[in-house]
Amino acid sequence: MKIKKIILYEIDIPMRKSFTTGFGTVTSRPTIIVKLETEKGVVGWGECPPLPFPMYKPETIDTCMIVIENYITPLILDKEFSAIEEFVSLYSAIKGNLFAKAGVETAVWPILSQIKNKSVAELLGGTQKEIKTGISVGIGSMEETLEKIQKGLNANTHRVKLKIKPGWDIELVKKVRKKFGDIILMVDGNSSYNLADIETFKKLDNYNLLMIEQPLGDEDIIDHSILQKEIKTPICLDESIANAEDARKAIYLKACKIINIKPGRVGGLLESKKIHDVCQKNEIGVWCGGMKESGVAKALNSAVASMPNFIYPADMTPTQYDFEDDIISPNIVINDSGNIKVSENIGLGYEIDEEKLQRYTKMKKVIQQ
Ligand code: OSB
Ligand code: MG
Repeated sequence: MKIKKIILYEIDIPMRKSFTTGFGTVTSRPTIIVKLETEKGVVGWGECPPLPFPMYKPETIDTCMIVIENYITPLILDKEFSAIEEFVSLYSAIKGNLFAKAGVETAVWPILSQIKNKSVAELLGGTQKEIKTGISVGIGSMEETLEKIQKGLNANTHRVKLKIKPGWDIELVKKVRKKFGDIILMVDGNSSYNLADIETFKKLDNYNLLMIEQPLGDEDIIDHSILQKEIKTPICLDESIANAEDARKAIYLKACKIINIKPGRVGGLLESKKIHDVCQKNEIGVWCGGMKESGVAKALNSAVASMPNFIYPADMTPTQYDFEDDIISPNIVINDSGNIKVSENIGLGYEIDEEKLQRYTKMKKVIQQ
């Protein structure tokens, strides 16, 4: 098949409440929705969800728009491919820019799903019918934090993740443990610490945390392996893992006991599966991270999270929890067990609400030959 038409929608969905991490605050969610169309008119939707500023990873919405339009598009437009591996190899000469690559790569899976008449989850070898979810609580006042946790627990969340940074860690965890007792709790440092903070992590070791996510440098695995030897709480790597090779090296160095897989961060679903497989082989459990994306990415992420080695709750909240609205129909919902059902439908698994897509589109680019 060949991709004949690419449409990029730079959208912005209003959030109910702002989300703050160690590297900034977002009050609405700009993201890029990608629509691909083949020569036979088969359509696939994907999403490219970096943050608007280069503080999580180097990419931003702006860099992704440029990279997709100027560099990826010329390599994929009107080029023959059949398997996903062939599609990805069309642009493999481009270094990095994994969010940009994920934008187009994720949109190919719903196309393959239609051609092969199998759901995306089935194409990936998914076995889980529902996925467990957890909430990610940003940095805010103590009162706001406790309120958000209560709201998540009321919605049957399986675990609570707290964003931490130096000075907003031990006291926070202590208060949350005191108020909510034995809930499944973890923290995410988003690379804001270094080895000089080792005492902080030794103290956190006393709070029975499920894991500590990405405490140290965003490309580091060496210092994480030093830290992991000093603490019993499992370290989970997020930012440091860009591909399956990184995962292999991190496992070899014992830099972590768990890996967070985010399709956007690693360039799409194929690399997500490769990371899943190398972790499974080495008995390292994984879970699906999130970027507070729109429903398009959440739909595809839930297919990814259905693979068997996704054994911890995913960072995925129902639309209503974070956003005023979404662009897919039906909305992502969490059932009474705190789970999201993995769609068995062909394609994305959800419909795109074109009227809403238009409403939230700030800029649209149509690229065809
Ligand atoms: O580090 O996991 C992270 C959101 C934006 C950027 C980085 C991260 C996050 C989250 C949100 O933690 C998870 C979600 O989508 O609910
Ligand atoms: Mg993280």
